Amino acid sequence: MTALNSIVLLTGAGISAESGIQTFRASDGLWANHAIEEVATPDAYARNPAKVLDFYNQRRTQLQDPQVAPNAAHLALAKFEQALTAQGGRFTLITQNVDNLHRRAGSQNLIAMHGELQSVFCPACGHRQTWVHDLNSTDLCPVCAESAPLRPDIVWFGEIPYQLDACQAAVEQADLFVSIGTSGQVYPAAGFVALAKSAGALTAELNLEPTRKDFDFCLYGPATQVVPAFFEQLMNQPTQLPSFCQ
Ligand code: BJW
Repeated sequence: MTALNSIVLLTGAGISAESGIQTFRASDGLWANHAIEEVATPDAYARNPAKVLDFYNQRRTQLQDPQVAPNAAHLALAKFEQALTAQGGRFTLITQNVDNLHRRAGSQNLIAMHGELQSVFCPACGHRQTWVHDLNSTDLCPVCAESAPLRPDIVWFGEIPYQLDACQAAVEQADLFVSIGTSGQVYPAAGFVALAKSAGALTAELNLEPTRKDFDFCLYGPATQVVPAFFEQLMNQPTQLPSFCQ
């Protein structure tokens, strides 16, 4: 077997769970206490901007908590990227997460396809800027100063994810596609595994529990254990998937 030179990862909320960030669909997840249609759609924002801004302000504030930091899984991916690219391999990390933990861990070739909590944008001129404090409906764009207020830089339901063409191109060129800590319920990200398979890639799932997706190899357990174990072995033996995968 030839080396797995081009590796694409898709991460979801599960990779950040052990850093203290809630997932969405667990029984105690974010959607248990917040109705999706009231906080994560453009209509919700139009109807009640204060409620939506409050939801994202709370989550942005949480990122400043010193307890919330990259965990062993985020760090293992950054280390693996460095090793693979030093050997001439290609590494793309696509995250659905809006936290900043991959970036803080040192990941470089990163696509935040659902946006970022610490960013806002102007619906009038499209200007994006870093934003670490609360966003209020009176905050205006520093570039165009339009009366349309700044909004969270988050991809809500019905909106097109960021860099979708780049995501799909990377997935189509992958030798190995690994899905980590995502339930695979939200499209278009949920369709990447089928795209990778149809383009001939090996596919693997690292998760706390099986999802209903069809992967070639699976490894189940907390991300802080299975992710470092998987990528350390892959670094030592880049021609095959770790032997402990089923
Ligand atoms: C652990 C762990 C531990 C726990 N260790 N693991 C078909 C095709 C295209 C679109 C659609 C379609 N069908 C329906 C749609 C529309 C819609 C959609 O998918 N709806 C479904 C619900 C059916 N999609 C959209 O609207 C998207 N846009 C779109 O489609 O545009 C149109 C278009 C696209 C392309 C071409 C042409 C047109 C936009 C989706 C935006 C999603 N936004 C959200 C919220 C905003 C961000 C935020 O507030 O944070 O993004 S929804 C929410 O779900 C969030 C997440 O990124 C996303 C995924 O959730 P994730 O990460 O998988 O979390 P969970 O909680 O579901 O799962 C956690 C997993 O971790 C579990 O498996 C656990 O087991 C595991 N876990 N602890 C390891 N310690």
